[in-house]
Amino acid sequence: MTVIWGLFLSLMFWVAFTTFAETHHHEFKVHEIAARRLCRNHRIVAVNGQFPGPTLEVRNRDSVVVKVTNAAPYNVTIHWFTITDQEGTLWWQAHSRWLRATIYGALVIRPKLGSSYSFPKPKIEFPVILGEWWDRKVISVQRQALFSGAAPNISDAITINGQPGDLLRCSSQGTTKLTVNKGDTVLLRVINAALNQQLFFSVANHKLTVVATDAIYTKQFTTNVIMLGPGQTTDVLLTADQQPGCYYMAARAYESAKNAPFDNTTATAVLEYKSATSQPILPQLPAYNDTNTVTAFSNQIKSPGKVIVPTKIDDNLFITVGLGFFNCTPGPRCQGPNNTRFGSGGTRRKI
Ligand SMILES: *[C@@H]1O[C@H](CO)[C@@H](O)[C@H](O)[C@H]1NC(C)=O
Ligand SMILES: *[C@@H]1O[C@H](CO)[C@@H](O)[C@H](O)[C@H]1NC(C)=O
Ligand SMILES: *[C@@H]1O[C@H](CO)[C@@H](O)[C@H](O)[C@H]1NC(C)=O
Ligand SMILES: *[C@@H]1O[C@H](CO)[C@@H](O)[C@H](O)[C@H]1NC(C)=O
Ligand SMILES: *[C@@H]1O[C@H](CO)[C@@H](O)[C@H](O)[C@H]1NC(C)=O
Ligand SMILES: [Cu+2]
Repeated sequence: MTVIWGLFLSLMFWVAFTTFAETHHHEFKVHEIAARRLCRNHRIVAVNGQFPGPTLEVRNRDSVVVKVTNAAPYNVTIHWFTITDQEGTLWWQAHSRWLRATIYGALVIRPKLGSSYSFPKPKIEFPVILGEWWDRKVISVQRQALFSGAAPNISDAITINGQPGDLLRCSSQGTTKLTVNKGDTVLLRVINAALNQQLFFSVANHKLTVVATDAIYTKQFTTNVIMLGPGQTTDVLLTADQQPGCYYMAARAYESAKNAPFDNTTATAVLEYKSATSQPILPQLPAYNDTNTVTAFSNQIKSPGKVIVPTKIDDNLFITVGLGFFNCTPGPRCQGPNNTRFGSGGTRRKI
């Protein structure tokens, strides 16, 4: 469900059926805030002065009403996923131009009243939102690409909860920290909010047990690393069963295209055992082009039970997607490779 409103007020809501469901009311004020990253001051568009924006927490089948007021110098769209009987993690984001680089937040959907998780209730729940940071106004990055016909500039840092982390310049003060006690069970709700980058995520010395993806429970499996495409979410359980200390949670690119430039920075956050002061340990992340690891990981994502797949076809859809280069006359608007402009298009036609 995408809902668009212009400069002022809008109301949003979704699914409600049962008698025990609750309705949550929120107000989102969209406006510019100051943000300092990578040693430079910027103004970014954010919600309620927070970056990432507020986490919405609901139970399955609740309703949410969000009153959005836009005080930013841009028109903004906010996108909500339509949810029908799902549990786990989703997210909300701006859907107008590149503003979604900074306008996003987690949407946590807990089990409906009277039911429980498909796993023992974790002691701690923590959203881990992966994103991208440009050392520019994101709107100008997009504008420049549309003007020049070249690919948009790659981001300058991958982020975790809006922060590049200790490995990037001027960033260690803001590094995201999660403090745990030895023995705690932790549910990390990992969200890939990057515009267009697949990302690996791993936690040093800790195994991750995947329990849900895109707010659907999965058959559980244990892994050292997960990979998320842009827009995807993965809920993982972790037990703080290691030597008390500090361990990095880290994210960096999985880039399957050859010779295409990409942001090769590593974002970090810290998993810190209470009162530990040691230097954090980095996890070993797969190589940027490690498709075998991605395939092995993806092949393990399965439904916990038998799924009845509809076999009757109601509609045939014919979809074409085009992505390519258009020849152009050399000049400032012809900056794609070999005198071209990048172009794309798509159609969907019902037959
Ligand atoms: C927002 O959209 C309205 C309606 O399309 C348009 O008139 C206005 O100029 C836009 N404002 C900005 C800041 O882009
Ligand atoms: C994009 O990158 C080029 C090369 O680094 C730089 O000259 C240009 O200013 C950048 N533009 C934007 C909008 O980030
Ligand atoms: C990342 O890319 C830059 C620029 O292309 C390159 O100089 C650097 O060596 C790369 N870093 C890693 C860790 O691959
Ligand atoms: C991955 O990249 C490395 C260099 O960084 C290269 O040696 C290797 O051949 C690449 N593997 C694949 C499968 O493309
Ligand atoms: C641009 O031209 C060179 C030389 O003909 C060629 O090797 C290269 O693949 C071309 N690049 C693209 C993106 O088509
Ligand atoms: Cu969307």
